[in-house]
Amino acid sequence: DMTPESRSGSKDVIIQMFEWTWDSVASECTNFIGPSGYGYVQVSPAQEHVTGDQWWTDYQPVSYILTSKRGNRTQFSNMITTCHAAGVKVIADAIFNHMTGGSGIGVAGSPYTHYVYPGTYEAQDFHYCGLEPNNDIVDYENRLEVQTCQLVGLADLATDTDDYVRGRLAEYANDLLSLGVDGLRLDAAKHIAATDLANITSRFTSTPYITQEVIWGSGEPIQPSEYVDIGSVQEFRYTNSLKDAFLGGGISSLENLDNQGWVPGTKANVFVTNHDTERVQILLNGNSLNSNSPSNTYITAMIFSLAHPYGTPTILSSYYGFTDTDAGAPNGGVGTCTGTCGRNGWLCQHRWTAISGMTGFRNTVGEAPITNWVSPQSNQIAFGRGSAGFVAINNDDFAWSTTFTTSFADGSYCDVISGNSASGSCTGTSFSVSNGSLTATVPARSAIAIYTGATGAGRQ
Ligand code: ARE
Ligand code: CA
Repeated sequence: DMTPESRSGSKDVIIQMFEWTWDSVASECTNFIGPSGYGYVQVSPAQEHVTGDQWWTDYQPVSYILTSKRGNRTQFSNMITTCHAAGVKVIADAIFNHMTGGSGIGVAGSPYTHYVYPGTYEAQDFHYCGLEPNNDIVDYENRLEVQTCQLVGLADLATDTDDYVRGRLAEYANDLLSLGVDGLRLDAAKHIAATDLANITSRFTSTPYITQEVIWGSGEPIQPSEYVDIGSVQEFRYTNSLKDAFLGGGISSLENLDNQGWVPGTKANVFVTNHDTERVQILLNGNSLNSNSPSNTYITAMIFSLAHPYGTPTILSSYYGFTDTDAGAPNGGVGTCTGTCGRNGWLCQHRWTAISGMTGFRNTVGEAPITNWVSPQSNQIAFGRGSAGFVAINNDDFAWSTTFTTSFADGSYCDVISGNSASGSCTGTSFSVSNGSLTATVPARSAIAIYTGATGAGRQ
């Protein structure tokens, strides 16, 4: 297994293009994502799913025909070609744990009933766990139940006992890889035993980047660490900790994240929020920040996630209106952004000045360690990344004026939070460094960040 850094040079930032159509992802790769230096787009599921306007119909597979709300096989393939031409890799969201329940006809015209998906699976290919009256997971503290009962009524594939199932899942993944897919997000990986998943991935015809959704839960027996030999793991304790820290616990606790008992940073895929936590905060016990969070904490937390070396960061790019937890994508799924903003109901977080600016920062600092960490109080932190990047985050209600020590060469650098570097000048604030000293005012509930690739004069 390789980390995103070792695959893409220093370009490791992933954008989760939640519910974007294939054609609109392709355009955005060309127009913005490639030129801005992002490493990957992670797209919504590509396989045939049940009909319905809700976003979550995507997670109810009917067959492995690559037709979904977001487009058909040709459009999916064209998106990959177009993103690759822009220097951007593509991560597909793959659902190995289950097929849909219920009965009907999928979006590509395939008929199905619960446990029978003609041409793909028959009734003998599923678990009937017998541990709960309706075979649905209730008790997350029971390993066998979590892995062999049904997640919210979805027909649970017999990935442990059925070699046909393992082979069919690998065949599906290999089809995606044959189209040029570079990585896979394995949905509901916790609900498949790690040994079963390892067997399936061992049948892959190439070695994609793998990120597994294994949500750590208090008191639960299944641990994220069980999955690190297969690939990266989504570290939800990071998501929860950033929320707690930025909402009052204090961000000074976030210096060393490799000693928290989480998966090692080289195996962690981390985010401030994903498509589940941004909308089902009540279900997930309010476990993440989102774009409605107070005091700019959503943005300052994302700045932190792009600045800190722990894990591979994913930035969610989603849409307004998620307080209706069922609402599907606006504008027919056609993602639209202009300048640094979203349009037609889209948020376009990846276009926000601070986010694209910090992607340039991250690409420049690479794997350099934290240097010059200071934290005069629990809601103010500043640190360098080697001699190529420096960031100060002020999660307090008052401005923070001080002189920082950096490892920078003398020069004038652009703050990439308030602007960027364009034709040798800064569109936002600029800071001069002299003998390593940087005198700055970090505005309340905001941040400043400089890196050696963004230089120029500008507003002081
Ligand atoms: C929908 C309806 C259900 C209905 C079902 C079947 O909401 O009422 O029974 O359809 O008809 C998404 C949506 C679901 C949706 C599903 C299928 O979120 O609401 O169900 O699609 O359409 C657990 C899993 C984790 C999972 C979360 C949501 O461990 O894998 O639940 N996350 C992934 C995706 C989701 C997706 C699915 C899986 C299904 O990211 O978007 O569901 O493919 C503790 C535990 C966690 C647990 C969590 C919530 O924190 O530790 O493991 O997460 O509680 O239960
Ligand atoms: Ca299962």
